[in-house]
Amino acid sequence: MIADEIRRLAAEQGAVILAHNYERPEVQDVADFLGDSLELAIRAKETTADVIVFCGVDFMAETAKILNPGRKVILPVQDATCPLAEALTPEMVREARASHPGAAVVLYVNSTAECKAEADITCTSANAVDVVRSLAEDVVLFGPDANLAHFVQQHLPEKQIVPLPPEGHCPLHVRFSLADVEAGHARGDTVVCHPECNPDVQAASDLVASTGGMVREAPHHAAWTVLTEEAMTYRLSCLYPEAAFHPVEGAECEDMKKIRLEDVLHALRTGEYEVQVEATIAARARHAIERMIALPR
Ligand code: CIZ
Repeated sequence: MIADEIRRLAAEQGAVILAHNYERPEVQDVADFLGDSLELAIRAKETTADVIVFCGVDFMAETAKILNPGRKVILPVQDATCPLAEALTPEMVREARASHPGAAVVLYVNSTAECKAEADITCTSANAVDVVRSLAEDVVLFGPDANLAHFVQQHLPEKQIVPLPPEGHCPLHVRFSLADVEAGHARGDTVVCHPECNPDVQAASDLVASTGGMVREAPHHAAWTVLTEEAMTYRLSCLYPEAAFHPVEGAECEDMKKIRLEDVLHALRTGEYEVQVEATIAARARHAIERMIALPR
């Protein structure tokens, strides 16, 4: 079986397979570690493996490479990207900084390495509020997800959160609507949405949580409607088989679905596609990522 061959090759090569919670179920099943981007960034930093096969999208694999400059990091398909990350350029960050002197720059990990190099600190959806709270600055330029910026602003009214760009969004998460929340409630479910969802969906949901937050909260609920990538319900169902997790039909991130088992096998057989990040960019981005990881959890 292909999964057995993947595990055999990974063991032979001393490779670790990291997979995001949004990956296909069969890819989740062959991974050594599953998690959100924060958990995977920490795993990538702690691993002693020579090779990291990263099943996710490009900014996540770049983060693993930035934290492990001496290790080989492989992204099994080349075009698994993130439209949200591409909405922000380093020039936009530099211009915003110049027009807001004294403001801090916090970038969601869903951003390119070049943008991270311009940030004071990075964050994930799991720790965005804690990261911003930890800063001395009252004004925070926050990008590229404007809905996550809104979520942080709701929790920290004492800060001024300036979204950068003003309307950056995840094309999948903004598709969830109040009708999805109502459908979940009509079924008698607790409705949980991701903070990348629109503000009206956040306000109507029972809980707003990152995928890591969903994993931690799920044991307290018998039935959930889950407003995020549908593969998350596979992860939750494996962890808590006695509970019911309902995705919204068709809630797929096409980039997260690009990696198939065949690609993971190809990656282990050929070493393709190795992730490279230019050394000066990597050093500056590493500073922002490590500052996030060093915060108390
Ligand atoms: O931070 C991540 O990994 C993403 C993209 C979503 C989440 O909530 O885990």
